[in-house]
Amino acid sequence: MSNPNLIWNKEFETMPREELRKLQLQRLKQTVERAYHKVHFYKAAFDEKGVKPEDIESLDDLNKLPFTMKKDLRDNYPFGMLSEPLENIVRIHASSGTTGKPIIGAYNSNDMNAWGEAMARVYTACGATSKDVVQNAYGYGLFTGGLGFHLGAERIGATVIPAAAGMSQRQLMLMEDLGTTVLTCTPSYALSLAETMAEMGISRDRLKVKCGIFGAEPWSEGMRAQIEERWQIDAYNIFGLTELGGPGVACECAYKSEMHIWEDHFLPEIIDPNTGEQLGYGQIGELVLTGLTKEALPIIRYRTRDLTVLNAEPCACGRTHVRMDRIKGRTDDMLIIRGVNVFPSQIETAILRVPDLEPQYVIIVDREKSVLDNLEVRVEATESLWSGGEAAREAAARQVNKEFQQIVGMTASVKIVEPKSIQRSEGKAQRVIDKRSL
Ligand code: DLL
Repeated sequence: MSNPNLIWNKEFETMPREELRKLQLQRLKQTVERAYHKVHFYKAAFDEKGVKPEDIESLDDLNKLPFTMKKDLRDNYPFGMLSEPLENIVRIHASSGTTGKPIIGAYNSNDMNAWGEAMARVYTACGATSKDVVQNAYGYGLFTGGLGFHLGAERIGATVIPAAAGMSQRQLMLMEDLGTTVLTCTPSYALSLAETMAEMGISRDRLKVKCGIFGAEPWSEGMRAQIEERWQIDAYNIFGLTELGGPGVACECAYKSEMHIWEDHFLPEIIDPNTGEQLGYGQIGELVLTGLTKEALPIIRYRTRDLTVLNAEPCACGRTHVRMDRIKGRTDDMLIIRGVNVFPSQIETAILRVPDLEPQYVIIVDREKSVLDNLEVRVEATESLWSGGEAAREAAARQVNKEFQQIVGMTASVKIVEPKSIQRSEGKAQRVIDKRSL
């Protein structure tokens, strides 16, 4: 565990909740004013709902405001959501949309400052200081991961190595030669790098790495255990999205028990994704976020499609900001198999409960003769299981199915495949192939 007393900005991160709520209200009002008067989309959406900025008198009034959807950002591509002229914009990022136009993130210099602050908090919460050497293996470019982590590392005064994703052998060489202490990348790439370490015959005691800050894709507790064991590090979860500025919306602290949302910058809600009704703490639903300090591109009640639970219990670290649980899935990555709702994360959890399997898998969904959905899960065996023969592999497949049945209440066609046969990822892993929509 890292030092739980390390806090980047004590004043704001441990602010009494009463005071925090006042600050949130004040910032919400400012954001709503800006959005309404400077972004045509918001004015039209507010007018349609018959709501005006001055109707926001308390935080409870938030639910009078309209939601913002991904489609709204797409429809206003590229600059329709900006509240300022382009000359004030100092940075543009974009999400990696698979189809159509990407989602644009735009920042003025205050936005960059706020992002740097959020990321400085992240590093500090994970125990990193100016003494650390950060190897940043998130992708650099339009993706917010690389430059967001870079910004925060510079803010805390750490030594940052902008390694970017890929070239795994070189990553390991740099890690050893430059004495990397903090690794930042997606969890799937962390696993892939652990394999490279083993393949290169680098023994762990030649490396100084002590922690990793992993996010940008769903991962389970089982995956954390695998990464921590292979690397002998503390692995922390970080959450963020382009629409809200990138990584640094929320992050775990030393206790690794859910992610603190930096609530002086982001106002979270959980809603029922079907009805839009607000749900309480402890209830699972869709995370909706409002930016409280975003200027260039104000974001009000953004429907993230990420499913999670908020926890307002005080945390032993002293931070007063609410925590969000690991993302359980996305409303749009939920697979409906023969009428049953299945999230890829549930499949991962089942797999990782079975020993002798690698945390490498793909999920293939198909529809036989256009009637029945077929769910196939391909999982890699460890070398020892693979050489143990057919019977051992079948037993492992049955075991995965037993776990899966317990979690979801249905079975899948589980195939144990050869070690190293599933493609490794350098960024966000593609684990689901849904042939029904092809
Ligand atoms: O992935 C920003 C980021 C970069 C976060 C680096 C963390 C680290 P997008 O590419 O816009 O932005 O993707 C955002 O990724 O809505 C979630 O569905 C998913 N996601 C991000 N972090 C996590 C996480 C970046 N820790 C989308 N666990 C989000 C699960 C995550 N899903």
